[in-house]
Amino acid sequence: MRIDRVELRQIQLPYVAPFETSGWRELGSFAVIVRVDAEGVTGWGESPVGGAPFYNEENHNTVWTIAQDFLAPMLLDADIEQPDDVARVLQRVRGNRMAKFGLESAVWDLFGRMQGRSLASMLGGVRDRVDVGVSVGIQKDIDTLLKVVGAYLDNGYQRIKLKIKPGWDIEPTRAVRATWPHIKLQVDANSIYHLSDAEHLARLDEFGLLLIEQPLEHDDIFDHAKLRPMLRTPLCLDESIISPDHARWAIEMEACAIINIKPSRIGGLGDARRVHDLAQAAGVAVWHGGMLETGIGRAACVAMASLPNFTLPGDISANDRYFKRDIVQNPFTLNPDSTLTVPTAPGNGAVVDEEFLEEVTVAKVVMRNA
Ligand code: SMG
Ligand code: MG
Repeated sequence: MRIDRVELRQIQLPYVAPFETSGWRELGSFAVIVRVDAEGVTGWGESPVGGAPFYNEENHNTVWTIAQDFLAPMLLDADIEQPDDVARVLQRVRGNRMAKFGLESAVWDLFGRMQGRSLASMLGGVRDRVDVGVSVGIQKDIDTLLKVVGAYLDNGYQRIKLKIKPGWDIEPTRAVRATWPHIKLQVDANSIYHLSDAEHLARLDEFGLLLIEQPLEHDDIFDHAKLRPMLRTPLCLDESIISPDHARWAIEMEACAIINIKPSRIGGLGDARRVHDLAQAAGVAVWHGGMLETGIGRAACVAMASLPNFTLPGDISANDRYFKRDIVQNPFTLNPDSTLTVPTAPGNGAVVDEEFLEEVTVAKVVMRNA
């Protein structure tokens, strides 16, 4: 099958509140939204990339350029018989995984809509609801943090992740733990520490955390393997796991007990599923991370998180945690048991609000097969 048309849109959509990590602060989504059309059917995908290359090496401008100059032409040129063909077709382009993911996930959606199958069932999902929590950015002080966490707990979120950095780690975590002794709690450092901080990080052990996420360098596996036995808190990798091979290396090196899966970071739903399967076979738990996706990317995340080895709550909050108005007509809402319901409609199930998408689009390009 040939893809007839690829449309890329650069959007700007403000968050309800700024989101701050150990290394940067984001005010809104700079996602690139991908639409593919073939045989009269439309598929939607999203590259949930940031405005600056501070999480990984990509930003909205690199996705825009690489998708337009290389990925979309390669896709339009190829014969695609199944969604897994896309990764092979785009393989010659090194890295740029978020850019690839936008196109690859759009093709999964296209095939699902053509075949009348939900993305969750295509991927091998086994759940009709997925456990979710909320990721809480760095706040101006501990009082504010307690208010913000309290409000999310009141909303019904049963798992809290705190962003940490030097100077904002032990004390905020202690305060949240002291206020809510029994909640599921975890922390994420976004690569800000070094192996020499091991003793300091071990001070988090007393708080009974589910995990500590990516304490060391974004491209490191080796030092994480050294750090892991120095902590009682289970070590989870995020940034470092960018492919099935990276997952295999981390597992063989015993660098982590848990893997955060983000299909966008890994460059595709197909490869994300491979990471899930490798981890499952090795007895390594996985959970679904988040990149503050719009409703389009979020729908793909929820489908992915319905696979069997996603045994910890995901960073996939309801749409209203991010946006006042989203670019879909069917946002996810939080169920009382801190879950989101897995869509059963064909494809990713997102119903795109094309009028509002047009309003928040700041650049658009259409490429067609001759
Ligand atoms: O999607 O709710 C969300 C955010 C989850 O904390 C989150 N993501 O490293 O895990 C992570 C961060 C990356 C965010 S980049 C802005
Ligand atoms: Mg993370």
